[in-house]
Amino acid sequence: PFLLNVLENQKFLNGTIDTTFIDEHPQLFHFEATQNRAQKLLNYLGNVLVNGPSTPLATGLKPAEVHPVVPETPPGVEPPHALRQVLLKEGPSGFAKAVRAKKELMLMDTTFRDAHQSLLATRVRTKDLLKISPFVAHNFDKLYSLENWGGATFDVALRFLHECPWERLQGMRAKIPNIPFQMLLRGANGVGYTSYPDNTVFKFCELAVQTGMDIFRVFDSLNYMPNLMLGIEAAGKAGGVVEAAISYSGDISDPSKTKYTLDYYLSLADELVRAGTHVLCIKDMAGLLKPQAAKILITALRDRYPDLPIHVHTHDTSGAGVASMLECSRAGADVVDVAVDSMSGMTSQPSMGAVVASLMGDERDTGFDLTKISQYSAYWEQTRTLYAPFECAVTMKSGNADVYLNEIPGGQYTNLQFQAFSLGLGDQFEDVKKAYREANLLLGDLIKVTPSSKVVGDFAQFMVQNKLTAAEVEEKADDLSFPKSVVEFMQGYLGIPYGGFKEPLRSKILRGLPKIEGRPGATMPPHDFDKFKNELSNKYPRSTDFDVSSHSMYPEVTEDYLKFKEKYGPVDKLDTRIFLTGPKVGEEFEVEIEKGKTLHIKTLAMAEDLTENGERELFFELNGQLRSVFIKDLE
Ligand code: 3PY
Ligand code: ZN
Repeated sequence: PFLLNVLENQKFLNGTIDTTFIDEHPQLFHFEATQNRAQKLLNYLGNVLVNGPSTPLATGLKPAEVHPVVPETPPGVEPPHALRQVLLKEGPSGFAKAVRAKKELMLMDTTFRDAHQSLLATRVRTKDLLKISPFVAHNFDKLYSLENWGGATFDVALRFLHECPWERLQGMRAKIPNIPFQMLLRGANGVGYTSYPDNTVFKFCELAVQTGMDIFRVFDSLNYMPNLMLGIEAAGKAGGVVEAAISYSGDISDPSKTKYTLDYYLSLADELVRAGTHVLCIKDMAGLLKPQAAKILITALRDRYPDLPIHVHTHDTSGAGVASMLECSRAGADVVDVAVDSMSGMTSQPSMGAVVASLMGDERDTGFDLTKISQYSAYWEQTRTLYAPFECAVTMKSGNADVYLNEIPGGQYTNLQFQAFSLGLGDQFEDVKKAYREANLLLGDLIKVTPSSKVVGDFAQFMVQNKLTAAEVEEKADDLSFPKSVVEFMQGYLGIPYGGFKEPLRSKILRGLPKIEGRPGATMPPHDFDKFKNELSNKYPRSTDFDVSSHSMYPEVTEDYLKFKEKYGPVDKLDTRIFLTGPKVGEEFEVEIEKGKTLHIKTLAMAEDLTENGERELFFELNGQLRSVFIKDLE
């Protein structure tokens, strides 16, 4: 009403009113203080209590009521120098040289990214990562890198956790200045599931380096070189360490498998080396690299590139992960991926403690301290229980060597299992796995990793739902309505698979739809960053350059995130249990919304009756004062 009155005042409109008071008191217009974050958070809590979790829970389990113990770090002491200082001083090539010169087996810790992507549906929140970050900086300075960003974390942070992935990166960097950070970049697919205009990926990498990213593991879901090149160029131009990855499929130790042979991998490696990669990565996303195959592959690569660091990634789905990584170490790999013990195993990475202990006294002894690992592991063991609603161990009790038959990547394996169980069809998972294998063969035996793995997964579910055998699919392909991802794959949206598209299936599925020739991103008009920046800041005055970048790959998800934040405030500051399922009635807790600004909240009561508008009133105590919120009951 105040604003309206002013705007109707003729003197004001003529500019003849004396407004010097306003000019001299700009603080009157600092609305920051009136964002009313506290009230927004109460609305959030009220809404969770009345209408249930803001992010759908995957299982019936509730977050545990624990406050994980954070092991102490010496106050006021800087963490020791580590490889990041070498990188900052010597640049990516100097960094690669320093890595190659090390005698010990180096480790990348995936706990902050792939481990929880594979075990907890990527749901680990920034708050829990930041709590343990100082301990990591002080005690894990021997790490080659900490994998803490990219892959699915970007999408999930925005979509389900309602937090900004960029702020996560910034926060981790502030607390871990010494250890190189590593991210997973899906080549031309950035951190998304499809192709983007080239400038999107370039800008993304630039901002990532500015925000603290160091090493980019670049892969393409079909090992399609033009897509890989785009990612390599974008990461390199931004000043990052380029770790180009060969996605591993099949089994080179099995002579009957003739598509993805040692020669195939070696010639791909040649291309990546020619493209100037600083480090070469073998990305075994499904955990198919058995010890014997690891020995063959790494020995051959070591001989071929004596000066190039080799980094191996695997998943422990079958249970053979530690054995394979030890074999890689013997064959001369420089770095292997592990996750801290309590976040390792099954579809995650092999155990850090197991690899470290196995190499004690060996010429490649990692030099890690088992006591520190066990403290780190204890933190994660407790923290993991906060994420019980997303726990893969509800359905997955052990490793399973059937992964050698179905070749499902780690993260997807758990996803598909969840989906089957959530439909109440535990048995169906067996059918889906079988169909996955058949779908893969129907498509011509693809490299399967995000997003090509989604194509195969969708195809498999389609077969199971429609009770189709592979032969029936081939026979009836002309008339079936295939999942969108399968159709788009056949159109060429992800690039061209090794060996080409399978015919006649492709033509039968496409039925005349247009095909993309070559690299999909090459023909897309550039993303207009200025235009969208304007649009976003008009709609959401508090949006940032981070949001503009997120929006370039996830337009709707980013807008939803911004709307959510406008409505509910800084929900990322809530403890995980409270964020997921809300506080209990009578519970008192604190929320530090910014440094030195802490809210004390107590949940008092919830009205039994609805108001005439179908709203429920909830009572809180906020910093000692009674507050109430009205929440529309959606049930
Ligand atoms: C991802 O793309 O998120 C992966 O982890 C692929 O392995
Ligand atoms: Zn992985």
